[in-house]
Order: sequence, then structure tokens, then C-alpha cells
Amino acid sequence: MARIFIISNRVATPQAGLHPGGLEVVLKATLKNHPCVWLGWSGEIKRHPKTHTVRKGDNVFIVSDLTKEDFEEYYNGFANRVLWPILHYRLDLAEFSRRDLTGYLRVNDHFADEMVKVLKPDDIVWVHDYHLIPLARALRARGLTNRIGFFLHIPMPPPEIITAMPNHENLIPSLCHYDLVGFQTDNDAANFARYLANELGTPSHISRRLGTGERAMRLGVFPVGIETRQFARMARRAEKTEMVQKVKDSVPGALVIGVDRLDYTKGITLRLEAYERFLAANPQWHGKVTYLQITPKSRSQIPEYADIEQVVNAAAGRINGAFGDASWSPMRYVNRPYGRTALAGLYRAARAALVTPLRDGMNLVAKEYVAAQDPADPGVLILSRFAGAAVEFRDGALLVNPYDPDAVGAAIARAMEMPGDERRRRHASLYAALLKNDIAEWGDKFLSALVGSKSFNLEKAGRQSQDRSLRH
Ligand code: ADQ
Repeated sequence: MARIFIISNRVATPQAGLHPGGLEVVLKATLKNHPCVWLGWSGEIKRHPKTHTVRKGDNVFIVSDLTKEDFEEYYNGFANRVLWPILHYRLDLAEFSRRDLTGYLRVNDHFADEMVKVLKPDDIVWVHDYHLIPLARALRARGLTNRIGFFLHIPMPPPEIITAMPNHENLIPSLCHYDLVGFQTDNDAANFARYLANELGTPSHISRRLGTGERAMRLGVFPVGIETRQFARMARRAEKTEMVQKVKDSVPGALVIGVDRLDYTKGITLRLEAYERFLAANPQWHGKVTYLQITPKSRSQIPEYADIEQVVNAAAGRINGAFGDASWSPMRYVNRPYGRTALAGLYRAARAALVTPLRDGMNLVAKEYVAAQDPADPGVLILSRFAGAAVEFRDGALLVNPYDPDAVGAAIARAMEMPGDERRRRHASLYAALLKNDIAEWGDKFLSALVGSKSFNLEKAGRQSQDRSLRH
């Protein structure tokens, strides 16, 4: 029987799970509704790497250890110090080395070798994210003719930025070995289409099939959503928990919340500056508002991440020192991860959320905040116009330019003073957008586009895929 073969850098194995906001949630419906194989890195660094397999129900999880060299070059190096900054429009932070690129290609080859051992001719392959851009090329080089789709969770910048990456001409066109390449927004897809038009001379109309030798690749837009109703239910329950009540009781007046991984793309430093401007311009709010920033550390071995940790720490201290008094701290800054339920309850308790990334593929925090609100007394979402979520939330959120702390500060003041009617109207529009694009259908939307049919039927798709592989 045909299976969905998922490959991503990390795998949410039944024992380990993954970060609660990660791919596990995004792929939950796919894993539940279809037999799947999920392959990727185990998260372990070993001198003698091994591959382990775990089964649960109809699903198989295959994880492979990496060597220290693989980890440094593929993960810390090329993926996180070249692709991550460049795809987030930060050429200034990219540190390219040929050695890291070689390591990146080597690990992609390794995953392709592991896949070849277990892949069946009728499997539908679904590759996730920037760690695995050249994987389809590696699989095709090994003779595989399965349908292979790729989804990029992070932004695709304009060609003027991508072409500044050394060796882009070897790496980026390798996406043409996929049958379908999916993006979060029209803008990302259009940027890639323009890259192909400029660099390879292929037609740039997004929906057109792009002939690349023997294969035809299609582009598509599949904005990631959340499990809206489940998250709303969770928030209602969480509101009553002791932890959330304690936080509410300890805050004089309104709570403003920010939840992000500690990453320079999330705009935390400029956001703190905006809060500072809000406090300076609005003394009437002193003692009546508390900003809670929840920010677990990530990728701490990379210097840019260690730097931002220091800058944010210092800014939080500065704000409390300058504006606080013995009975009120204007901000609380915590560095630990919270469970999903606790986060849902805290979102619901907050009068406003500050989601101001400098660039973000989608941003699920914005969506979770909206789902968690009480429709009768909802909070206000202050959202960067540079988050993918701004496309769906254009009407209901206060859209801001995260590079303009005065404007973001003014948006905080507006959110604090917004009348109930306007808050309810905005929230209804945001919630309707969430319901329209629930994550439960996301996987099947992508997979039906990959197999070229209106709805997704694995058995039929498997047969088509096998016929195709026999023809080759
Ligand atoms: P991320 O960059 O990780 O994802 P985001 O979409 O905001 O960003 O998802 C973060 C998830 O982590 C959310 O579900 C959030 O609840 C959770 N989280 C954040 N801080 C947390 C904390 N302190 N404790 C517990 N959980 C926390 C990438 C792209 C995004 C894209 C997603 C999905 O960068 O743009 O939206 O993939 O495609």
C-alpha cells in the first residue's frame, strides 16, 4: 500500500515528541489519516552514527544520528548561518564557507541513501524546509521517479537577494527536481518564479508548469494554519488554571504578551524599543500595564544568537530600571519554554499581543493568540506587515512596520485604548480567517496538488505514482 514519505530535519518520534509548535502539529492530520514514514535527524551527535526505526500504528519513524562534522557544517553552518539569514533577507548576517556547503550536500546525500533503502515505488514523498533543498536532486540521481513535493516554511526573498548567495546557481535551481514546490504566501512563490525567470529563463507565471528537462515542476501556495477550534477550547480551559490565575492576579492592569524563539528574525530588540517609546509617551499607563515576553533560547551555539540574548537582557533591565518603581515592573522577561496549554491561557489573559518579526514565513504565535481570545472581550493583535500571517490578517490586526518603534509604540497605545466594539469586530474577522484555513486540511491540500487531483486519495495516488515509475 502507498505511503506518505515525510522527510524533515527533525522528526517527532513517539518517544521524543518535538517542540509543541513544530512540525508535529502541522503534520498531525496527515500522520493520523494516512500511513506515513517520517525520516530525519535523531538530534544526536555520534562518532559512529546509526539509524534507528520506531513504529507506532501505521506510522514508521526513522532517525539517523549525525557526526559532529555533519552537525557543524550542515546544521549550524550552511542551514542556520547561510540559508536561514539569507532567506530572511539578512545578507549581512550570512557567513558562507565552501566547507559548510559541502557538509550540507553530504548530509542531503546521506538522507537520500537512507531513503533509497526503504522507499517503495508508489510512495508519495514530501520534503520539508530549507535544510533539504537539494534532496530531490539527490533522489533523482539515485534513479527514483516517485512524486516528490517540497514545502518551504520560511520566506523566499526576491532574486536580488538570493543571487548574492555564493553558489546559488548550483543550489536553488535544484528545487526544479521536485514535482511541486509549496510556499507560505503568493509573494514567496512570485519571488521564486522571478528567480527562475531571471536565472533560467523559464516562464515566470506562478501557476504554469515549468519545463525543466524531462520533468515539470509546479509552484503552489499553502499558508500554514493551526487547529483553531482545539486551540480555542484549550485556552478556555487553561484560563481557569492556577498558573494563569496567578499571573493575572500578579499583574496590575493590562497584560501585553510576546512569545518567540530567541531569534534575530523575530524583531525582539526593536519591539522592546517600541515598548519603551510607548511608556515614554504615555505616562498615564504607568503602573497599569505589564509586558510579558516569553522567549526560550534557541541555537545558542551560533554567535549571532548569543549576541541577541545579551542585547535583549540588557534592554529588559533598562526598561524596568527607567520606568518601574518599587510596586510595578513594566516588563517581565522569561527564557523558558511553556507547555501549549499554559501558553493558550496566557494568550487569553493578554489584552494585546506583540508579534513583530522583521520577516517570518507565517508566524503561528499570531494565529494562536487570535484563537485563544474570548470573543466577548478579545485582545488586540499587533502584527508585523512582514509576517506571512499579515496576508490573512490584513483586516483584523493592527498591522505595523517593525522597523519603526514610534509607530509600534503608537499601536500599543491604540490597542490599550481600543473600545470593546472595535475589538470584537476585528477579532471576528481574524477568527473567520483562521477557520477558513484550518491546519487539518493543509496536508491533504498540499498532497492533492502534488498528485494533481482535486481531493487526496492515497490509494489512487499510489497507483498513479507506480504507473509513472514503470513508464520511466
Ligand atoms: P518558527 O520560526 O518556529 O516556525 P512560529 O510559526 O511562530 O515560528 O512557531 C513557533 C511555535 O513555537 C508556536 O507554535 C509557538 O506556540 C511555539 N513557541 C514559541 N515560543 C514558545 C515558548 N516560549 N514556549 C512554548 N512554545 C513556544 C517556522 C517559520 C514560521 C512558520 C512555521 C510553520 O519560521 O514562519 O509559521 O515554521 O510553518
